[in-house]
Amino acid sequence: MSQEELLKEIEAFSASSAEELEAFRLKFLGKKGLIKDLSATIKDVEPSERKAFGQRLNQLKTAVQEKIDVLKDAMSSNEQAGGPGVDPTRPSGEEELGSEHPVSMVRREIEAIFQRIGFSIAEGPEIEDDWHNFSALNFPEEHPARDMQDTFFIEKNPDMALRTHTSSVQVRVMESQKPPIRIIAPGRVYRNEAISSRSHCIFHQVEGLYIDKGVSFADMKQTIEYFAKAFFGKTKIRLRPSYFPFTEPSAEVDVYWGLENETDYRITKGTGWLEIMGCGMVDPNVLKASGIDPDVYSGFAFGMGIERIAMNRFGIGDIRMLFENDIRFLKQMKGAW
Ligand code: 2NM
Repeated sequence: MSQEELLKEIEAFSASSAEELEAFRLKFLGKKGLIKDLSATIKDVEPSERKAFGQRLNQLKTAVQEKIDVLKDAMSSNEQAGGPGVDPTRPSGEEELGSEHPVSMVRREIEAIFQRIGFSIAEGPEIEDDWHNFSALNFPEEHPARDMQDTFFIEKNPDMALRTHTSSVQVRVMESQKPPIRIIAPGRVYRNEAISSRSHCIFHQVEGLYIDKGVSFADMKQTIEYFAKAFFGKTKIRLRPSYFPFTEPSAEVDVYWGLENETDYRITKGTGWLEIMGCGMVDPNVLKASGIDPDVYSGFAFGMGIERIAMNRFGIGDIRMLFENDIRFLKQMKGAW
């Protein structure tokens, strides 16, 4: 064994009893110990090397003696404390690694898919003013979402609220950048509603926005089809007419999950179709409010809830699981993707 290896062995040594410690001392420092044996070989060492050889032996001796002192010290203080003889110098066990949160896994995958087709990621504040969260998005003054019932307002300043969607980020980007604009806005949003197995007052969204000259409904459908294929591995989607204040026309998007794949009745409720997002052509009023000329530019937008998609991906039946951070739940997510 080289001196280095011996030093390593000494460093790693720990003892749980006085007997073990004495055996260690004898092995290295005893009359028939390793260091005695090595000292005896000095006559075979080149005279010019002898000094260095001696120094290395002394290093070993010191390392052993220091280890013994430390362990003795620890044992006696344990005894004094009446403790069970725990050796605080023992190397700790393997550290258990944590795992990524399912909401983060899904967010990253959605981001990666849209980045591949030229979208970049935009972020904005979670505490928003009325303009960016509602007015610029074509929400009328009396819209129910503006109600205390639905939105968390900041008490000291009723013009400010916790954002209810990340569309507010899209408004900020439209105000500050010229088209072409291709962004997705992932982030945390807040709704003042009762918590249940399907709804939570804090959740996460990814919204997308594409604005340029001549962007059409067909472009929107192709983009969503690409996403559905990339994320769900499903090629068939359908758009159902819907309504949002900020888009016209608007639609809900379903992917064909397939009844044969429905392992749980709740996935498609027996229809074979799974709703994945909302979308639509950005309303000219929204473009105008954000400083973009709707006679020159058009665009589409879409939005999806990350928790809903994570629940589908991992077979989670209750959204609250995603917020409790119960270690038993999180452990099951290791390598779950
Ligand atoms: C959705 C559904 C449809 C959307 C609209 C905009 C903006 F800022 F361009 F007006 N951002 N996101 C949008 C459109 C979001 O979520 C269900």
